[in-house]
Formats: sequence, C-alpha cells, structure tokens
Amino acid sequence: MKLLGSYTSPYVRKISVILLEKGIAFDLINAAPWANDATVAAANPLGKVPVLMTPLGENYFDSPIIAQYLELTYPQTALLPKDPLAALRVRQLEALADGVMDAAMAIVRECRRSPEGQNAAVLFCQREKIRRGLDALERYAGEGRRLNTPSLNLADIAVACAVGAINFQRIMPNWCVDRPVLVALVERLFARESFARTAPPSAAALYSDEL
Ligand SMILES: N[C@@H](CCC(=O)N[C@@H](CS)C(=O)NCC(=O)O)C(=O)O
Repeated sequence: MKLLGSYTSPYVRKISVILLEKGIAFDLINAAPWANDATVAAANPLGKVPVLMTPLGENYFDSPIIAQYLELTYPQTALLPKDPLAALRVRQLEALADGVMDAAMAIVRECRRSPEGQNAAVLFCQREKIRRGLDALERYAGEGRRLNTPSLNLADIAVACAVGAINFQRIMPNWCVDRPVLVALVERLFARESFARTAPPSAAALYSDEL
C-alpha cells in the first residue's frame, strides 16, 4: 500500500492515522500537489493528495472515499459502527471536520497573497466556518455519542487532524477558549502513537509550497 502526499496536509495525516490504527503497512510517497510534480496528477486527475495506491494497482482519492475503502477492506479495528445509519452519523461528523480543514486551507492560501491582494471578506467567511464548525464539534464531543465515544472512531480522527492543521498553520490561536471538551479530546488523541508519528514535518513547511 502506498500513500501519496505529505503530513503537512491534514487529509493525508487523516489517512495515515487510519492506516496506523488499523495496523496496515504503507509507504508514504512524498509528493506536493502545488509543486511542478507530475506524480500527483498522474495518480489523481484532480491533482490532489492524498491518493491511496493499492497492491492491486487501484488508486483511491478523496479522503472520505479512502477511509471508506479501508473500512471495507480492513474491517478489523473498526472505526465505524456496524449499523449503517449509526455509521452515517459518524461520517457526517467526518464531513464536518473535513469542512473545517477546507476552510483552514482556504485561509492559508489567501494569506499567501500579498497583504494588499488578500480579500478580508473571504478570510472572515472562512474563519466563521471554522468557528461554527468547532462550536458544533464541541457540542457533539460533549454528548459523546458520535464523537468522543469510548472507542476511537473516524470522526475523532478527522476532528483531531482538523484541529492539528489549525494549530500547525496558526490560524485561530484562541480556538481552545470555551471549547474544553474538544481540547481534552484532541490532547488525548495527539498522545497516541498514530498521531505522534504523523505530526506535520516542521514550521518551515508553513512557508513552502506544500499543503
Ligand atoms: N476533499 C479532499 C481534499 C484534498 C485536498 O484539498 N488536498 C490538498 C492538500 S492539503 C491538495 O492536494 N490541494 C491541491 C489542489 O487543490 O490543487 C480530501 O478529503 O482528500
């Protein structure tokens, strides 16, 4: 199993954590979608990472599809409930966390423009998505039914990767104020080996073309 991307990308980190938690051996093939690197476009016509390359020669892309593929083919260490509706509810929170990542990445891209070229309305709109998303996740984490349950699930992983990206990119330093349950959840997850092994490489990447 090969995974295309880098840990600077929260979507790549999400898939790597799933692979590690399920005990699936894989090689990370370092590839940056924004660089002049044909590898990504050859594997995914959309030119985005992550791409999972299976031993059968199939390529899977878009992290929710990859997560679903891994759940179907490696059901041991289940990350979704068996009941389809209960599983969908967890995947709804995966989508919410992925949306927070999308907003975080949009902010990073906007902030790479010169200060005069940055659109304040775009930045505000994306920050609001993150604020509302994290508020909703705090409520779900407090309920402990789909997120922050006794056993690790796909939503937990996606949420911690989204928060990891917000921290790494220093997008909303005060996000943790008034969100104590979410703070406790991600701190517990960041202590797991799967998260420690997939931490974004270095602050230097903040200023590189990698995302
Ligand atoms: N919905 C996709 C998003 C993946 C994504 O946007 N990846 C970024 C890296 S963080 C990328 O490859 N961007 C390149 C581009 O948009 O052209 C997923 O969940 O995998």
